[in-house]
Amino acid sequence: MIPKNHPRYESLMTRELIVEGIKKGITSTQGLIAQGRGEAFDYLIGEKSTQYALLAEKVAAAKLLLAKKPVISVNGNVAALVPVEIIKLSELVNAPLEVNLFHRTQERVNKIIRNLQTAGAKNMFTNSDALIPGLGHERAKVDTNGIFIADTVLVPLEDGDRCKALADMGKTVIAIDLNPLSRTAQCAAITIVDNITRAVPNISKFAQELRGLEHEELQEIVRGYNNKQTLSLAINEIRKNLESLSGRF
Ligand code: PTJ
Repeated sequence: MIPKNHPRYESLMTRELIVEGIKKGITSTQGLIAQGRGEAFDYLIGEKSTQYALLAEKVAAAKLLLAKKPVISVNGNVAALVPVEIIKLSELVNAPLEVNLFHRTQERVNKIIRNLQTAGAKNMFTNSDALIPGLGHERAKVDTNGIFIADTVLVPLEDGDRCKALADMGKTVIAIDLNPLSRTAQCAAITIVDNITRAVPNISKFAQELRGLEHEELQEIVRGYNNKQTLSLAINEIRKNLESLSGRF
């Protein structure tokens, strides 16, 4: 049991969610490694939603609201860390959920679908009857009516290959990835460099605020956005934090 006054309480509790996910059979063991990498970047970023992350989250909300066929991709880490929050976002922006796994087993796909449905998910694509062209691994398997024909896909904690393949299909890819140097971060149209535990509630908050806006007003928010600048600001933030830390000694 982790005491509430532990200085690393939140971070340790997030870790526990991944461990729980593995015990339930919804998260892959590799999910632990991914979480560790994420934690390291979160530490360097300052474990907060920075201004540039908040901007990317607002633009992501606008883009999801503008999309004709948005879909939110869910993997084992997402299902363990933010099941309720991702369902809320899915409802707010009318983007069904679709389970898509890198270390895919049908058993794990089914367990994640059941878990999300038990948590209240109603709008899901559950087939895997189409293949993303040019991908040699299991993440190519998608639903014909879901990710395959989606115009906008939110991909939290993604691998770079599929992000590129989705972009090559002409889709707008929105990534959530704490590592601004990852291939996913570099290839997405909108990269949210933030912890998924903060990013998903933030996108929902913006979606709630923006829902009443006209199409043109939403487009205006998306138009001025520059993803290269977001990545450069994220890398700069890490540099600044490291400089200020090194100055302490
Ligand atoms: O459930 P599966 O089989 O689909 O597998 C999911 C994982 C995440 C294990 C799989 O996609 C994988 O191996 O991903 P990678 O290649 O390790 O990439 C994960 C990325 O997500 C890394 O760049 C991490 O920095 C980042 N990341 C990890 N935890 C978080 C995160 N980003 C935001 N929030 C986090 N909590």
